[in-house]
Amino acid sequence: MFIRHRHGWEIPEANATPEALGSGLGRRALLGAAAASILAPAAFAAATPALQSFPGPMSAPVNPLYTPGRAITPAKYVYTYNNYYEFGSEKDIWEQAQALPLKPWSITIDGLVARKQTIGLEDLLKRVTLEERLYRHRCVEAWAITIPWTGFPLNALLAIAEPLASAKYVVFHTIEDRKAMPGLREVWYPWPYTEGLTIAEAANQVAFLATGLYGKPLTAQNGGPIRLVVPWKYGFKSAKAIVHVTFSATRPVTFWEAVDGSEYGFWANVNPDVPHPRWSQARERLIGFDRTVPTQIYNGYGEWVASLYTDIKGQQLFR
Ligand SMILES: Nc1nc2c(c(=O)[nH]1)N[C@H]1C(S)=C(S)[C@@H](COP(=O)(O)O)O[C@H]1N2
Ligand SMILES: [Mo]
Repeated sequence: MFIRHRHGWEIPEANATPEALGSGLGRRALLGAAAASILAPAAFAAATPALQSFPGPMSAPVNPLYTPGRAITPAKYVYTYNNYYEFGSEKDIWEQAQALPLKPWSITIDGLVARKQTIGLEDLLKRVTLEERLYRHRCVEAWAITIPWTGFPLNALLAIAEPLASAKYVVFHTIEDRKAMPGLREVWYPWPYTEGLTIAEAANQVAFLATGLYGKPLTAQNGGPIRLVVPWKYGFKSAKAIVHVTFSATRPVTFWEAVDGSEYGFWANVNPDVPHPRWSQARERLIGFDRTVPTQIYNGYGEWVASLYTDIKGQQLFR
């Protein structure tokens, strides 16, 4: 059922001109964005990044169920415009992120599970089936990108982890590499970067673990070698560089919730009708394209995920 075909975005990097970069996101677009104060135009001055040398491609058949409905973002924008506070609070951290060693990598799975285990990433990849998904990504800051991820359903990790019936939440921790990550010295942040989902959310077919991007292994700045991808939620839920997955009976206090729970909650489902306290969420700016588009509820994934929330009331589901 998976069909491999050549994508429009599969063009040599050489075809992506600096002109395209310049016109893609003009000053007007930046100033027009409601969240202009938190944007970093300097990031766009970066040329195509010198990527780490990888052993080989990471391509897999496209899952045709998930159609993004808009053009894939040219790779250079996705590679050079990042949120990754372990490396700093600006968007231009891609070069610094190359200092993070991606190999060897292992993930410890513990908490309310049948047995605690530590799995090497290469072993983990042998136990799952890779596929490619073309997903929308919506940052809470009102910008968006459209990405070809390679990876596997988060549900496959749940099967390997064997959570106990008492487990209600799954919690993800990002690596804390003090040598590579200068942001960790900013002690007012509640490191490690922590995110969490209910077991039902994690088992949902849309929840994904990415190990690749644009048919190549996942770049350090984008959360390599393995990150969460939950595209119906604001981008901060999709934790990068995961080293620890723990199962819990109680809801975790996640990183941004601890920083400011009134602005960034646990649920963080995308909703154009619920503004952030400091800006509207009605529209989003497409990075790499000089335009904005209306935001969709659940970022357009409602047909698969809306039913997760029918029994949950009286909570801040959309922030
Ligand atoms: N560990 C970690 N994960 C993180 C973040 C971060 O700062 N640290 N930023 C989040 C936010 S706010 C967004 S929008 C996405 C950005 O992913 P990208 O840089 O690959 O586009 O990563 C998310 N995951
Ligand atoms: Mo974000």
